[in-house]
Amino acid sequence: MILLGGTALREQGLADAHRIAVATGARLIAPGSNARTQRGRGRLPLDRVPYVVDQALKILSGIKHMVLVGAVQPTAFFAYPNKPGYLTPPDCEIHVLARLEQDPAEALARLADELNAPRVPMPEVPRAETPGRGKPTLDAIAQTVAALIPENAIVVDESVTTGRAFFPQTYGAAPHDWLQNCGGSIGYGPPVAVGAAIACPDRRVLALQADGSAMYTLQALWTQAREKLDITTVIFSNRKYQILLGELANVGANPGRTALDMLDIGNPDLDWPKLAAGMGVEGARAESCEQLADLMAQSYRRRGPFLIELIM
Ligand SMILES: Cc1ncc(C[n+]2csc(CCOP(=O)(O)OP(=O)(O)O)c2C)c(N)n1
Repeated sequence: MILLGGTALREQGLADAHRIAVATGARLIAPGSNARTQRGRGRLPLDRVPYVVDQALKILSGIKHMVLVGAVQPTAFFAYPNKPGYLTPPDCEIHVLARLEQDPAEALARLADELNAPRVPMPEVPRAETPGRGKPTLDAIAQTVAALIPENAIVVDESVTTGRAFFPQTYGAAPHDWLQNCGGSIGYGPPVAVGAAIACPDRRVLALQADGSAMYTLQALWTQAREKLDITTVIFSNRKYQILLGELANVGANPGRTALDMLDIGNPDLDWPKLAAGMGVEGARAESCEQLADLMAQSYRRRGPFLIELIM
């Protein structure tokens, strides 16, 4: 298995990695979090090492050799009782083709040439065209997002728990760049959306945003309004620190009322369209996939920022 990180996740790196995979039978995967991945129709459908340790162990089981290309050996995000820190099997040999500070895309190109690996078309993936319907389940949200990623968009992903399975469903979406937080500090999304929109004023930024994380940096909405940035923010309003409920369970805790209350961000419920309005950003609420799809499409037809609160 080849683990691809850094510039290996840009279009050319992925094309060369695919040549190598077809020529050698190696499997390809990306780390769980990557600063920038070029994805969507015509590009390599590549999944990531899952965040959830048991899922990661399953995907990496049986791997005898892992080749690192601009990436490090995958580890669990936290140390959990009775779970390994390294996610590769204990007998897996680790090989380094390109270190983090080297040029992974260049290394892949040279390896593909060395192998005389023919240029091969990307695998066919179904086009993502139909939004989800009805209740916003995680699957239906992923389907809706996939159908509504605009051509050449910049997706800023701080969707946390809601977005765990966004990747497979968005392989056939319009081509886009996908940006992720590579550290553990939340509040990444709103300011990164600002930066992306200022860097690329001709592209729509789609910020996929968990509600708890958004509260850390919501003042970025004011900057979005002031600079009239073309940013569509979708707030996944589960009104919880959902991921931390999972972490509590993972360390074997048996939380009482007080602990659980600290992970609940309802009571009072945040009103995201009003918070946005207070910063000069228009917003609306969606309760179904149809409403989400309509609001996303509408937001792309106008200039400037727009915020959608999806009630989950
Ligand atoms: C700056 C910072 N403060 C606190 C934390 C601890 N923390 C990790 S995840 C999380 C909650 C995330 O909840 P949300 O963004 O709503 O995502 P969900 O899991 O509900 O999708 C918190 C508070 C952190 N990682 N970084």
